Amino acid sequence: MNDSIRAQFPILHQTVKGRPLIYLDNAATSQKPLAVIQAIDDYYRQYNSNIHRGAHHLAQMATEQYEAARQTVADHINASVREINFVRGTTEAVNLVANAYGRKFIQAGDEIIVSEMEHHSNIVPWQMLCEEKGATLRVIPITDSGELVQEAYLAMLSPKTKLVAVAHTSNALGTIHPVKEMIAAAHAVGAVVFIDGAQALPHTSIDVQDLDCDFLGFSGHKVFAGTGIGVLYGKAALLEQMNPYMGGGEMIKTVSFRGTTYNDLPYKFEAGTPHIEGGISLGAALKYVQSIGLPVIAAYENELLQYATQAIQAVPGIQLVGTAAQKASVLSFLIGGIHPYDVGVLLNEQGIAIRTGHHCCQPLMERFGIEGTCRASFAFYNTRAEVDVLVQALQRAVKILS
Ligand code: C6P
Repeated sequence: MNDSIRAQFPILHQTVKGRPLIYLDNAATSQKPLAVIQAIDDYYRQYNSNIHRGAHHLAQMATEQYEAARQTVADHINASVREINFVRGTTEAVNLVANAYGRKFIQAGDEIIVSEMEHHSNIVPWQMLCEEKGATLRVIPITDSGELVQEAYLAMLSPKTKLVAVAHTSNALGTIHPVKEMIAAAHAVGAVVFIDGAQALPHTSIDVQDLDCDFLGFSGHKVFAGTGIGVLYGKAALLEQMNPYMGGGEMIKTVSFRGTTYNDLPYKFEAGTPHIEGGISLGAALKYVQSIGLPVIAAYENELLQYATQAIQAVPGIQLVGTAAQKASVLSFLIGGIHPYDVGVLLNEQGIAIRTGHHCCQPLMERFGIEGTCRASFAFYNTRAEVDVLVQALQRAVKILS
């Protein structure tokens, strides 16, 4: 990617510990382009107001911008606006489905399937639901290279399976799962499917109709928008049947002590004043991504990942964790017996930001018999030159630590 793209990300142009910042923690959160910063700034300088309630000019402007952002999200994933529920992030999306769908439809003896590679947020809400309902959580195992064992998944599916919850792309290993086929297999036994799209949206085009997923959750902050905003997509027919998640203003049509009626989609799931500038920032972020083009982004990042995968082999003792055939923008690794945290600290001394630890995937780490990894995760503003500096910094770290 050229300098004009990096110029859109002011945070990248600083030094850390006297060296140019190299930000390789994009799976944790991405940096924000000027278009997003400007959208948030405009909201507070020009039309800060509560939405859906005021008759006045500012309220109308804020409502228009917020709803325009919802339309942008809907178009981006090929959904209808009624199916786009603004939430805080992927975590809230999972919890919303577990509570509003799961508590109504999951019963004792039912089975929910997740994978061994899920982020904690796509495990714990289902565990809680199973505990409450007397349902069983089944776990798709993974291979040594970090792929889901598809035969095991297919063997697990039965009429008892009521819900399958899997990530599109693993945050810890970068593996891209064959979700379209997995969704079709789940549907064949009558199960609904939640796709955790947190690590997919920044890197690839997602078309919910093509995938035919029942639910999709993702976080705005990983796709270049602000924090505290995310999306739960759900098929309208399912959302209609679900109970509200939280009660309060906005999600109601009428309130009386004789009984309350609930609002239409998507407001039924949006109690209280929402994260208005967050939603607006998400609209701006997706438009920005569209202006570059996801196929262009995916091709560039794929090439960068191949380059990094080769280049890092020059580090003595390097061991990649997660070598799946289909991967997106993540290099997880260990170096000899060196603790990942020590590597992270030494890289930070050289201005390089990576993440170390279990990446909120403790069952996955247990599967590999490790406590954690070093994780470098890339975005389209990262460069080969940055990869080269990472490799040199790792070589230096090895000399110091071994
Ligand atoms: N992963 C990472 O460094 P929230 O916190 O709700 O925005 O996203 C949770 C989440 C869910 N699923 C996947 C696949 C994720 O990667 C994440 C967030 C970050 O890997 C922070 S732990």
